[in-house]
Amino acid sequence: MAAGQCVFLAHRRGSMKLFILLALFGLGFAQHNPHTKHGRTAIVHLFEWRWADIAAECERFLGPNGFGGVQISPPNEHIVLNSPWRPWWQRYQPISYDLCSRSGSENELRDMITRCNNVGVNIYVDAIINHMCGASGGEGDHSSCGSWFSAGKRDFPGVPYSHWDFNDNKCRTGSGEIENYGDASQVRDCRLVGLLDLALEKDYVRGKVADYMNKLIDMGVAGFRVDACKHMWPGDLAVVYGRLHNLNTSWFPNGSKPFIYQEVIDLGGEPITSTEYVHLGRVTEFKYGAKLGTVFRKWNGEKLFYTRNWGEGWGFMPDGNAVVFVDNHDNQRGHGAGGASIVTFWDSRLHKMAVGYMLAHPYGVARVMSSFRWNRHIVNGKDQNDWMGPPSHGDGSTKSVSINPDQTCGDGWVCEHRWRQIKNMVIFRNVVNGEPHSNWWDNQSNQVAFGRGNRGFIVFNNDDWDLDVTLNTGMPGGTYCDVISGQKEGNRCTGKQIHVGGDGRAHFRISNRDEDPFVAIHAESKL
Ligand SMILES: *[C@@H]1O[C@H](CO)[C@@H](O)[C@H](O)[C@H]1NC(C)=O
Ligand SMILES: *[C@@H]1O[C@H](CO)[C@@H](O)[C@H](O)[C@H]1NC(C)=O
Ligand SMILES: CC(=O)N[C@H]1CO[C@H](CO)[C@@H](O)[C@@H]1O
Repeated sequence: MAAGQCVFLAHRRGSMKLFILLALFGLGFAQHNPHTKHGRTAIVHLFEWRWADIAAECERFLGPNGFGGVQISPPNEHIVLNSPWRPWWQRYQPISYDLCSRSGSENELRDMITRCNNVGVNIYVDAIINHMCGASGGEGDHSSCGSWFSAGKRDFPGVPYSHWDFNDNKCRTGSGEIENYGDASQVRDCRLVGLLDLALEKDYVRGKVADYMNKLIDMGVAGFRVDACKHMWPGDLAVVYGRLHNLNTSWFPNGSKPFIYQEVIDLGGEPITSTEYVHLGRVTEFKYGAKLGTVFRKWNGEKLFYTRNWGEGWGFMPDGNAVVFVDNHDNQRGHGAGGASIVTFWDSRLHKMAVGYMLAHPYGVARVMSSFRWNRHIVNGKDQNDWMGPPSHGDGSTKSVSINPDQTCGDGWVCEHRWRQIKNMVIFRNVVNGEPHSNWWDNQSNQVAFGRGNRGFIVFNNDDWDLDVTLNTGMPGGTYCDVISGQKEGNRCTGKQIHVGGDGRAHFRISNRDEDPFVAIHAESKL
């Protein structure tokens, strides 16, 4: 998509610009590729999982079910906090780049990367390079590897960073904090919610950050989700990314650049936009989940049929630049951006539909959220327990993920990615990969259907009455298993069967009272 646009622009603006555009995009292009293997297309964020559990999950579930990769929680040394007790966000407060964290040791990390790679599942690291811990983080060795540090003195000998390596003098606000998101310099040079802001303009700091990322690349990771990119200058990031090694040739083709996807929260209305970052790698499209939530909730008069031109037609960034998601670890608990419309596992019926829609639709690289449960307690629209960390033992260590006989997870782990409907839509996305959005139908309300060439077809009923229609699916004739109410097992369907005629037409009946009011079939669910 982006390549086509380059050529299109070049034709209009002359050949000098062609060179400049191709050079610019050419550099960034490689870092837009997630390098997923075997035609796999979706990433899952196993938020706060331990490395030993992720290694097991790659082998027993993610590999066999066609997941392309895992976004892991930050693997580096982080602060350990008692008040509140071990919050999830302590992982977003680095103390050093040593690889021991709440999720496990360096050896466990290496073992996980190796075992996941060996079953074709990539690892993407959540990289926290904008800042260190909070300015009020204190002094001592309350850190995940036990490294001593002093937030007050800006002293992090584990790296080492000293007060020279922070932006305290560059920031121009009275408080040293970001006070006004309308001022791009503040947003990038001042402290984000009190976090000590690294001077990424310094060669020394860039070197330490690149060394950290390169160590992980050499261990075999496929790329990075880069945290808080809005708070870093694109030019500084370009230098850091430019220093990164190619991926390890034990698992990736020679010359592969790490996949980079950058967290830039851009819902419009601020001077910093995602456009400033798209040449460096992909960017998280926060409008996607916020809008999709509004549509599925039918708020503001939105209807599902308005999504006929879903994607760029809704003002999202160009397809080749986007990472998309229904919810993430921040906005599922009211942090970050997106607001109340975000659909999470707490609204499981709507969540399955919204994730199903995302996985069926060709736009963007898709990321599925896998959460832990917490004691949600909303007062006046604010969750009083939005800080709660993962399921843990009395000593604060993270609990292992237990698997129930029915393949769901226990001990507080939600495991949305294991829900049959979501797991089967990850497979659907792989089966239809590369096929165009096709055969759209709607009832001018909240009943819609679309296909992906002749490889897959999906029908949604989000209206308050039944759907009963015959539609052109574009699929070859035959009997298909619906992969939402069940799936194909051997030569039978465990859920609904859909009969597609020789003319590609099929009859669909979906009650608005069905457990899951949508139906999906694909080439590999055919009997
Ligand atoms: C790539 O991974 C292999 C297997 O873990 C390892 O032996 C090798 O040293 C790595 N390559 C680099 C450049 O680190
Ligand atoms: C890998 O690519 C580099 C250039 O990027 C080249 O020098 C090297 O010979 C290649 N190695 C293999 C094994 O193809
Ligand atoms: C506006 C509207 O509701 N249109 C149609 C939606 O679909 C059902 C059948 O599935 C029709 O009966 C409605 O008229």
